[in-house]
Amino acid sequence: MIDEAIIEARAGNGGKGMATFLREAMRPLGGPAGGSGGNGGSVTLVADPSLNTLLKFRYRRHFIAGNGGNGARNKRHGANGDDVEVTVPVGTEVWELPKRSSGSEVFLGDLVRPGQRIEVARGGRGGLGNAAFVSSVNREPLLAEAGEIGQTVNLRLNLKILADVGLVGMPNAGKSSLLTAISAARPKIADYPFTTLEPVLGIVEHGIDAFAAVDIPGLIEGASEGVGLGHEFLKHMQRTRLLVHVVDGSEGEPGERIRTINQELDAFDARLAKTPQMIAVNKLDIEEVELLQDEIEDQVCEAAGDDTPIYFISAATRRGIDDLVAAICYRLADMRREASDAEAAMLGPEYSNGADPLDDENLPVFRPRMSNTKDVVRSGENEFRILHDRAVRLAAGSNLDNFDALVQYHERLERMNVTEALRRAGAKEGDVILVGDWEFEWQ
Ligand SMILES: Nc1nc2c(ncn2[C@@H]2O[C@H](COP(=O)(O)OP(=O)(O)OP(=O)(O)O)[C@@H](O)[C@H]2O)c(=O)[nH]1
Ligand SMILES: [Mg+2]
Repeated sequence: MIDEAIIEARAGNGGKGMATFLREAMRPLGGPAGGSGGNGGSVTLVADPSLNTLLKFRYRRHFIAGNGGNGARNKRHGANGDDVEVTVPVGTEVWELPKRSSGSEVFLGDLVRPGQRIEVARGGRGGLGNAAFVSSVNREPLLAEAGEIGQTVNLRLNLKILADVGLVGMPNAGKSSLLTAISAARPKIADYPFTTLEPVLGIVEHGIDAFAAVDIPGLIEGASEGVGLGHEFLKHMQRTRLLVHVVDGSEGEPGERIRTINQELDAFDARLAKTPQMIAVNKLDIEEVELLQDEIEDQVCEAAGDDTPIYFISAATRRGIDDLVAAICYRLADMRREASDAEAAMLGPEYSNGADPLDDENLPVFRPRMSNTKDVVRSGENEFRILHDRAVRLAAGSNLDNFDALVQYHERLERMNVTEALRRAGAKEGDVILVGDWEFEWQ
C-alpha cells in the first residue's frame, strides 16, 4: 500500500496591471485605461472517498495552477488563472516540508471527511492597472502593479486509514478471518504467520448501524522496534476509537500474549495503548478451547483488566460473532454520545447517521499561512531595500524613471506606511533606496 507521498504544489502568479491612457481622436483628454491583472490559480487538496491509497502520486508529483492574465487597454481585466484540485484519500494528513534544510515540517491539516478541502498553495493576486489608482487628488496615475507571485509548497502526504475499529493481535490469531466474517472485505487468510501484508479496510453493517474496521499485519514482541513486519502499520490504529484484540484461544498463555501486544502498542504510542479494547478469544470451535474457556477467561481478564469486555468467538463457524458485532456497535454509539460536538465533527459519525458529510457547514477548511516579512531592510551603509509586498509590486509594474510616476510612487509609500518604516530603519536624505530593479534617492 502506498501511504506516503511527496508532491509539489505551485500556485499561479497574478497577472501584471497595465499603465496606459486612452487616446482617442474624439476624446483628447483620454484617461487612465490600464486594466488589472487576473488572479493566479490556487492548488487545493480534496478528500475523495473513492481513493484508497496515494499510489497516483507515484506517477504525478507536480501540480501547477494557471497564471493570471495581464491587464490590458480599455480597463480590461486579465483572466484569472485556472485552479487545480488534487484528490487524495480520506484520512490524508498534509505536512508542508521546510523550505530550508534547517527548518521543520509544518502540519497543514488532516483531510478526515469526504469532500473536505485544504488550499495548500494560494495564487498570487493580480496587480492593479493604473485605472484603479484614479482618485480625486490623482486623475492621471502613472503607476501599475506587478502581480503577486503564487505560493509554491512541497508537501508530504501521509495516509492514515480512518476506521472506527482496529483489529490487533499476534500473527495467525484470526484477525483477517474475523474481518471476513463480519464484512464484505476478503483479506487473504492462511495457516502461517504474516499472511496479511498490508492494511485491509472493511465496512461492517449491523441493522441500521455500521462501522469501519481495519485489519493490519500481526504484531510480535519487538514490533515497535521493527521486528516482524514492524510498527509501520500501527499508525493506522492511531485514529481508531476501539481496538478489538484478537487472541488465538488454542495457543497456551493467552494472558502473556495479550500483555506482549499491549506493550508493543504502548512502545509505539502511549495514547494508542489507552484506546479502549475488547478482547475476542478466537477459535472457540476447537474442542480444547471450549473446554478451557473458564481458565482462559481468568487469564485474559487478569492481563487485560476487569473493565475490558471478553468475547469468545469462532471466526470459522461464526459462533459468537453477532454478539461481538452488536457489542461493538453499542460501545461506539456510547462513545459518540460522550464525544463533545467538536470531537464528533472530527470523528465523523457519517457511517451511522446517513447525513451527507458534504452538507456539514462546520467542516474545517484549512488555508495556507501567509508569509510575513519585514517591510524594509538596511542593505548597505547608506542603502535600504523595500520589501513591502505591495510596494515592490507597484514598483515592478511602473516606470519609476518617469519623474511624475516617482512622485506618485512616493505618495503611495507614504500611505502604505513604508515611508515611516524607512525612517524607523534610519534612512536619511540622500540615501539610496532600492525596490525590485529600481533605485532612487531618498528625499
Ligand atoms: N479452527 C479455527 N481456525 C481459525 C479460526 N479463525 C481463523 N482460523 C485459522 O487461523 C489461521 C490464521 O487466520 P488468519 O485470519 O489469516 O489470521 P491473522 O490473524 O489474520 O494472521 P496474520 O495476517 O498472519 O497476522 C488460518 O489458517 C485460519 O483458517 C477459527 O475460528 N477457528
Ligand atoms: Mg491477517
